[in-house]
Amino acid sequence: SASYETILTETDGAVTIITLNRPKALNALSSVVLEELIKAFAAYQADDSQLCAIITGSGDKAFAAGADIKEMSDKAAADFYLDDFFSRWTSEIVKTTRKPWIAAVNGFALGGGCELAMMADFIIASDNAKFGQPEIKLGVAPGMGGSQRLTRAVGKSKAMEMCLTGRMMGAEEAERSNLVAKVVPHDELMTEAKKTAALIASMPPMAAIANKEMVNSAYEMTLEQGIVQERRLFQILAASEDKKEGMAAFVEKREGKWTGR
Ligand code: CO8
Repeated sequence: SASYETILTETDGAVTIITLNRPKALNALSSVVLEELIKAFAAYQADDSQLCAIITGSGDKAFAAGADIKEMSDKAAADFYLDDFFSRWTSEIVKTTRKPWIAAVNGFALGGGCELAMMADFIIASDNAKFGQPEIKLGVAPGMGGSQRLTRAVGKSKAMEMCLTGRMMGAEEAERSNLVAKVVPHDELMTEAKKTAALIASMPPMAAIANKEMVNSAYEMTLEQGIVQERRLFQILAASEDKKEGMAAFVEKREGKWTGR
């Protein structure tokens, strides 16, 4: 696997694992991290042998404690505006990664860290995970999609309260509030994330992409548009080799063998 300065990448069968690796800075998201994540996700997307990815943080303390405050502290408003500082964070990874990816949150997911986790298709959290958008305490606000994705995930009341107070939300509350799909004991986080990723990777790959696209459409489209999009994608899948194989395998009571086409 490629060598990076701030992240680690490895593969386990058809599962790519990307680990934020600045544990001493609680995996703070610097611009070097961004460039490396963009490359790592593009490599995952381009590799036909890889069918699900996991992003996690190194160390026991943090997934990522936010954008790198030390890097941002000297920046002027004009720098943020003219460089459109967060725009690649908010769009590039999400848009290039059509295949599924999971965030395995192993501790603090604050500010940009919470926002990065919410960019994933879903979140599996360790029972010590803590989510928050504490930017208000720095005199700013979420800048990588948090005000939008948190609100869509947990609803206005809780999102507003989180953003206005900057408080952290623990794993149990995050599960109850639909921010995360599942909470597991800390020691079992990666085992569970890999098991889930391997299960997704065992599915017909084109159907996985289409299922992801459909669910995301519920965020972006009206109900009527989303239902039309769902039907069209279903119709495309119905013409696939893997649909033929999947239905034949069911009828013949055997496992399907996917071509991905
Ligand atoms: N950026 C850079 N370094 C960080 C960050 C960060 N976001 N978070 C932690 N670190 C560093 C600390 O500076 C410290 O480094 P050092 O050892 O060199 O002093 C090291 O990580 C360990 O952290 P702590 O000693 O603080 O660990 P604690 O266990 O005492 O506290 C906390 C853990 C509560 C997570 C604490 O570190 C914290 O509050 N971190 C910042 C959380 C935060 O505010 N995140 C939001 C950042 S802003 C953002 O993501 C969106 C953009 C907003 C624009 C802001 C413009 C100024």
